[in-house]
Amino acid sequence: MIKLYQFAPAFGLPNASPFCMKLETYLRMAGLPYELVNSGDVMKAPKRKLPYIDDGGTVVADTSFIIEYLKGKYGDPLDAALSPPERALATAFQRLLEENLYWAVVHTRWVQEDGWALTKAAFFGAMPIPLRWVVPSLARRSLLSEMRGHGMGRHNAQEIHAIGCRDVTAVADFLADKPYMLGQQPSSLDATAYAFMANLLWAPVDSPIRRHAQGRPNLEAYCQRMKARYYS
Ligand SMILES: N[C@@H](CCC(=O)N[C@@H](CS)C(=O)NCC(=O)O)C(=O)O
Repeated sequence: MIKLYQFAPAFGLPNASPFCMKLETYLRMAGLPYELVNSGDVMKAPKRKLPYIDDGGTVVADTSFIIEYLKGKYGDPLDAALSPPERALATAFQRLLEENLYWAVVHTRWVQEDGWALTKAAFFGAMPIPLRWVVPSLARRSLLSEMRGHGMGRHNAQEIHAIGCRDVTAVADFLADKPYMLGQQPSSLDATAYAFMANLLWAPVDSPIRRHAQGRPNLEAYCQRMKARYYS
């Protein structure tokens, strides 16, 4: 049985980490049985980030490498029939969501004071004292430094919101009235798109980016469709 090491669920989502939610969604979409290990222990993770999997002793980190590994070992029911242009689009949208929008959303959760209050309570509230006194501010400082390293952290809040809204517009416009990102059939891109859009729409962190997503009803309908199909 595949063991999926991830953070404990928060914000009423399968996971408040869009990467952990992406991988669980992929496993469900591909029909692969798995066991959740809500360790939240990044220090034991091979790349010090979650999620990672242990598949009968084979440990793989990073959702993209994990999905490639799973496709190689168990087959590729979701993406096998995609054309080269569809694969190119899937790669481009995956990068938009994971490498760009992600950092704008990190800003709303870890920098914005009202977002940080919610994040701190949800992610660290169950931690025993004295860890609860020290770990949140250390984690926040580390995230801020990563944001600066990425480049997103060098922009002001207004600029970050504009960047995030532009990404959301791209996803909403491309999805349009299709049931899934690439058309009538779900692909692994939907694991990513659903995880990131649900984390934006359904986590209780208000921001101009979230309000922008709420103004595009096809995104909410898409998330509800994915939830009904894979999490009911
Ligand atoms: N490229 C990685 C990204 C994973 C990632 O960024 N995970 C975050 C949570 S959303 C994490 O573990 N952060 C912990 C840290 O940076 O210390 C993947 O696709 O799995």
